[in-house]
Amino acid sequence: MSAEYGADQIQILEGLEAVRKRPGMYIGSTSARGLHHLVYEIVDNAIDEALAGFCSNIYVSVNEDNSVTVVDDGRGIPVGINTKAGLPAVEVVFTVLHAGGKFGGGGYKVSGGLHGVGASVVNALSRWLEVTIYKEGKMYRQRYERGKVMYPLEIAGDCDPERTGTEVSFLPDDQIFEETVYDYNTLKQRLREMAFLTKNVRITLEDKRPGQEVKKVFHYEGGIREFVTYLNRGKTPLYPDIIYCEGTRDGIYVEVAMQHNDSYTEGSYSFVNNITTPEGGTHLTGYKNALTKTFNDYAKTNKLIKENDQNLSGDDIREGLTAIISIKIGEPQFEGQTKQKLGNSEARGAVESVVTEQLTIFLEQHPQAAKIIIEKSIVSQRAREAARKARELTRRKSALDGLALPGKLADCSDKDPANCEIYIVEGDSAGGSAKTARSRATQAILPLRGKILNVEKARLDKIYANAEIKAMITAFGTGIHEDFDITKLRYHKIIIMTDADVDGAHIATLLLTFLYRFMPKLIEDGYVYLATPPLYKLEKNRKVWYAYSEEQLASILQEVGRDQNNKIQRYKGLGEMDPEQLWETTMDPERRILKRVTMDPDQLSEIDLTFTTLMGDQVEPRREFIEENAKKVRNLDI
Ligand code: TTJ
Repeated sequence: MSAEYGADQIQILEGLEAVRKRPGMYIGSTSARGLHHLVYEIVDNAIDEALAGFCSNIYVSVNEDNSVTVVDDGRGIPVGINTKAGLPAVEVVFTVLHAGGKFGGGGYKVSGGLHGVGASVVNALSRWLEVTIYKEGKMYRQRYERGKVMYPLEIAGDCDPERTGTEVSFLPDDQIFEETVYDYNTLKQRLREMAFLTKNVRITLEDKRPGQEVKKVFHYEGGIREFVTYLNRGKTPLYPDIIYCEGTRDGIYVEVAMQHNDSYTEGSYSFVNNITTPEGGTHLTGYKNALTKTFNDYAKTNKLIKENDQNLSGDDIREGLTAIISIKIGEPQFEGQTKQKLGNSEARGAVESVVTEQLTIFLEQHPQAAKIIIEKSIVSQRAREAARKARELTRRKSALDGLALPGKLADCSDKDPANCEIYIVEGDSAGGSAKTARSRATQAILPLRGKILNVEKARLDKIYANAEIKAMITAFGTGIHEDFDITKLRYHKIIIMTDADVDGAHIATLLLTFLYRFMPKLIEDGYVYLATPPLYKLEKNRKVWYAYSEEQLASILQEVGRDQNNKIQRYKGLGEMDPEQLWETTMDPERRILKRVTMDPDQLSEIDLTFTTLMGDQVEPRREFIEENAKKVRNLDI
């Protein structure tokens, strides 16, 4: 018996060695993103048990040593011998690749992590992992180290006979991961999303690390309806109801929730088996088709638009719409470069059918909301038409004038975009210094006057008419909207340079909001940076130091000694530096600090919410947000 056990072991270990050799193949990366995916992968198993109807509580803790514990109150992973492997099913789950969910039968596995790779991958990449199963009054336990079984599944003691469930603790292996410290906020956002997507499951997250102890419970009876309310919380809804459609077609479970707000941007997030599909796919197409057709039919039947009028476009109807589209499907097929796009053709029809049927009923029962939406869509249609004409005009003009770069732009002479940078500078005076200071060959300067337009609060026609925005679009060379072409980008670094104070931070946020809404690919592909001007200049005995933070100033003072020969200057704005100083501190590629702006693809709806909260018109959520994040930004301005 024990010899057989050992023989099985050898084969199994080969499988997990492959995971340790090429971890990226299984979890995408060994950076912070991969580290966090370990948690999602384990939690997904408990979510599956909740979806099957057997689990209502999931507890997640980050422990003092950065290990993570996940506990559920499901049926518990089976401990009986799996006949095919000749091992307890739980051991198979943790030691055989792709074994997750296939054991025990009943119900299909629907949720999934980055690639739905399963618990064995987490085990392979953990310094240690321990599983405890509570069932029939017993505690079953097994421990693994770097994927290797430490002892056969044992009965570790008795438990309350009423108690059932699974508990898994693991410590990510620092031989594998570049980063091993968990970020509470990252976990919080994804677990909140999981709770929205799985109504009735209660997810608790506790951080037990000394000095940052915190506990939070996510439990949403309304599911994705509450998700929409949450995403709209910084905005003004146009009607009180959340439109909700739910149904099953061809074995595909479809759920859609939506509500319009008075903004001009669309926020649609689609999920397949609880995994986000940022690139959409067939389910999103089905949803969009249903929306466009149902609203146009309703508008015509109820004479809100005339029979001969142009149809409302999907974009018009979805202006200011927040929506969650979530489907559960047995065998999802993901396509595209990043495997984030659903390919199953049957999903299109399923979503289209459920949404058409239930949206039609909603509109008939809520004529007032219907009227508001259609009126907003008609205004959007007119603005879109005006914007199209304005764009046509600039396009024709630029065709006539050659490139027609903006007058304020001091362009660089190098024509290879890979070598070129553009500094977007707040204010004419700083712009002037930057033009003097720059390295002409590779650095272009675009000065912007005053506060730039808040695109969260403006409609398309107004945005395209804005001089500063037009200047950026033409300088970048990429075009915008359906014309956007990243290969035409004229600079591979777009650097936002603003004063190191609250106003400067505000202007930087306005610029980022514009880029995020209209040219997100620039951020996704890593072309956008923030310049970091110094906060202090210290002079002593004709020597000069610059400090970019309070901490740095303190350490410089420590080094040079505190005495009355020190001349400390606090920089309030870029304008206080002469061109030479600006070059030395902020623009010289050898000495400057650039911060690259990044987007975590796992947190898209949260990023969106951040912009809405910061730039939208509701005061209370913004105040809360700033208070919550005050710790992180306290060095912004002192
Ligand atoms: C499978 O079908 C028979 C009854 O038990 C089902 C099962 O595996 N349930 C289950 C697995 N509940 N919870 C898990 C689980 C929980 C965690 C935290 C981690 C893992 C790998 C599985």
